[in-house]
Amino acid sequence: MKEALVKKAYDVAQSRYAEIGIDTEAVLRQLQDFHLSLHCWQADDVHGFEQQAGQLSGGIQSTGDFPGAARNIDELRQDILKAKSLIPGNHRLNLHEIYGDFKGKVVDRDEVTVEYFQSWIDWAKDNDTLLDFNSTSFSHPKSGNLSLANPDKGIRDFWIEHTKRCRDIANAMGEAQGDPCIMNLWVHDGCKDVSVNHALYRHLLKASLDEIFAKPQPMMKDCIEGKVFGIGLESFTVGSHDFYTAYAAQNGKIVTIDTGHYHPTESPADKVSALLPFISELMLHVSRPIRWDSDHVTIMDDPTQELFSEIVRAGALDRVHYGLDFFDGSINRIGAYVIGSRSAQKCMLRALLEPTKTISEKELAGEGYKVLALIEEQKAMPWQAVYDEFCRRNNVPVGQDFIQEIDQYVDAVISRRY
Ligand code: RNT
Ligand code: ZN
Repeated sequence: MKEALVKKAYDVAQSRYAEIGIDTEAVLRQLQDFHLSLHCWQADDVHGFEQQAGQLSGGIQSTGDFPGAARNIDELRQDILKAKSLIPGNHRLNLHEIYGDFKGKVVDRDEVTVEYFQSWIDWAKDNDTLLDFNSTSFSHPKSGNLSLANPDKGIRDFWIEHTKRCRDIANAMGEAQGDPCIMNLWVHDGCKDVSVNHALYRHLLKASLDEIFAKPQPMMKDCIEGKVFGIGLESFTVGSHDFYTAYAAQNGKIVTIDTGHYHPTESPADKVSALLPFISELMLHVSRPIRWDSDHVTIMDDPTQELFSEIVRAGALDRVHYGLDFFDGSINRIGAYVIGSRSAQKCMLRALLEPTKTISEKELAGEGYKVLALIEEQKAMPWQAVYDEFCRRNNVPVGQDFIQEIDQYVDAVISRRY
């Protein structure tokens, strides 16, 4: 892409935005300070590195078997760095517990310690990357339908122990990096069919959480993620959105909004302003549901745009953590990272470029058609030239030029895996 052309287009865009009171230089600074948390699990279809790894379970599924998935920790790190080199800005990395550096040892989930994440901590430091973390309740012989809400005390205690250890690990990561590690807790617990014990399961989940969160961990932050249903657990989810919202409000925890975890006509974006008066911070799992929680790669669709716009309009940029959570195994996985991340960034950019104050004034003055008109006009403003300039300044490929870099990486690296 011709550099001069990018600059020229940016100059025009800068003037166009100045006309409506938007300073694109200030917006570019905000976008530079906008950090996604890249989920490690797109690189290998949520497989992880446990010696004893089995099938992906827990109501989630990665479909497709596109060749070249990362098979070990070195390949995964290499892929993440490649993806990061094609995404402007600097972004965090979100690890699941099953991605520990187990060095050929069988380490059960109730035995894990920070020792198995030391090489990640070192790698992150060397690569100027901050880490986030997740406990892993799925893909294990004790996963079953119920983990933290299991009436069997032995199984429940196993998962409580796992999750406590994960908080220790997250806290150690936070200490090492001098920035709190965001730890997400999602458990798949639910029922395939009708059940009369909903209250029991929720009581048990609440008690398990109370026990898990009892220990103060100053350098990590807890997020809790609900959902509507998982595959094979269609009738009931113990950790529903309501359950975790109430728990988080009462206990000062962060709510995770996974964009694939609501009824198809329910708006995740609408939850931002509804939760923020009661919940101090939010975590996002930006994904793309197609008919259900199918975890397709994020694109610039209306729900994603609306989500980021609602955060900016609420003045809550610094109260949100921006995790991604898609895992498409049917396409090139570096491509998936780059497309999903850049699309999320573009949605954030468009949100930042909105002349919200002007539109708000019209709305409050009762000038409804002008609100509609201005919002519609924003869609055709030259935001793309601002994004191209952002890429140029960050020394990453502008526009579709990242495609050829991925092709080269496939030839040089990925094709050797098959
Ligand atoms: C599952 C949840 C959860 C997982 C990851 C792998 O429906 O979205 O966040 O996708 O933890
Ligand atoms: Zn999620």
